[in-house]
Amino acid sequence: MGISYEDFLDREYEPHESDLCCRFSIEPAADMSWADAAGRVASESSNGTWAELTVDGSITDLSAVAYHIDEDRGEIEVAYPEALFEPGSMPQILSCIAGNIMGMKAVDRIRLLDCEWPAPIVEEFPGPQYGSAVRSELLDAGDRPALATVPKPKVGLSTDQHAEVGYEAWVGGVDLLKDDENLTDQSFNPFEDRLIESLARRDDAESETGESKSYLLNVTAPGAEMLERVDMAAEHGCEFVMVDVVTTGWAAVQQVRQRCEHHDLAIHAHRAMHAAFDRVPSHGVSMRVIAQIARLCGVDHIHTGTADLGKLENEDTVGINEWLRGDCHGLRDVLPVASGGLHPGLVPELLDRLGTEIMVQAGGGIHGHPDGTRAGARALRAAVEAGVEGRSLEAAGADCPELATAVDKWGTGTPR
Ligand code: RUB
Ligand code: CA
Repeated sequence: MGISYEDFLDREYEPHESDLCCRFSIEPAADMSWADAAGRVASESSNGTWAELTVDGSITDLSAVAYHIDEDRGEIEVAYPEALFEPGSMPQILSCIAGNIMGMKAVDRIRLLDCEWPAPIVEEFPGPQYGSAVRSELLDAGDRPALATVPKPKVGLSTDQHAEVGYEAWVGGVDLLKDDENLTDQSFNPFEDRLIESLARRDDAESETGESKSYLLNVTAPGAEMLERVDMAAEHGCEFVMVDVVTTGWAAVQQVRQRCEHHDLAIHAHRAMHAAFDRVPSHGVSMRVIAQIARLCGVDHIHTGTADLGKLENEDTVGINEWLRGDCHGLRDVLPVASGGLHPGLVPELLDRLGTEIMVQAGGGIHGHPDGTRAGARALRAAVEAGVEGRSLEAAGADCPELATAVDKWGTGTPR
């Protein structure tokens, strides 16, 4: 039979329950109709090409179908049959739905906005081991937001300095010390030394405070080395690893997830480089889809922004967080991390916008406190507890002078 672009367009088509349905925004090229562009998106992302093909037997079982075109919104919807996909391979799925089409001349711009993941595809992925339950299963945060801090400067502290900053922050009230995205295994702060020293100070902080504390240890590295770092984290008694999921790639995230299952380790997903895919609103892959991919692959936390309160551009933090908490064929939820330019004065508004089922991370907003890291951590903890109890910052500041100092210094505005 002969197949060409038109065969990938069917506005009457009703997606099957097992189809993966994707919503794209597109800008057809000047010489392309919407129908022509939509057919090409479905074709190139499934099993078509530019030339008309003649094949023995039917291959349309594996063809995607562009079944909806909304020119006013500038969007199309495409359904992909489940059989097109290798079970449990995120790289293979993305090579279809976010592959060649991203550079196709038939469209000037194309953005993958959202996916409806069907049960048969989701069931091939593990999802998170803990999700938001890390707050009570691995930490003592209960129902309040979990608190994390990244030492600043983000690289350059020696191992001793790093561990000492961690200790001060833990004792001041944060639950988690967090490596920054570009701190891995450099000569000024080698991975294994940092792991050992930080956990030793963590143990000190735990016995002083009587609270469970832990460490989001950045294991990001090329392939096998990353798995060795995961093993080391477990051997030394760390409960979490952190992975730069976008720079490291989804195949590696899937591998780490397998290894973490074996060790019962939770995964903190840092999203550095996501903006290369999602910052230009008309092109790329939305943060919503990146978060969906991360949940399927099985991370327990992922950065989703600060609902516009911090130092970085954000896209629909509220909607993404809702998706991460909502049902996805029985997968565990993911705890969203609000981070990037946060400080105590922003906490009431942050909790208003995002609720309390989040992790709040502050680096500069703790270590930049005029009285140092411990005071900064106390201030953040007090602000978060006040927010959960519905008390004002002023009232909480009266009981916590460190909080009053932080609010004096930074006010309640967004830094740049
Ligand atoms: C936080 C920081 C993190 C950002 C990343 O430091 O640098 O890497 O959270 O951004 P600080 P996002 O608290 O000093 O701003 O969380 O949006 O991915
Ligand atoms: Ca950072």
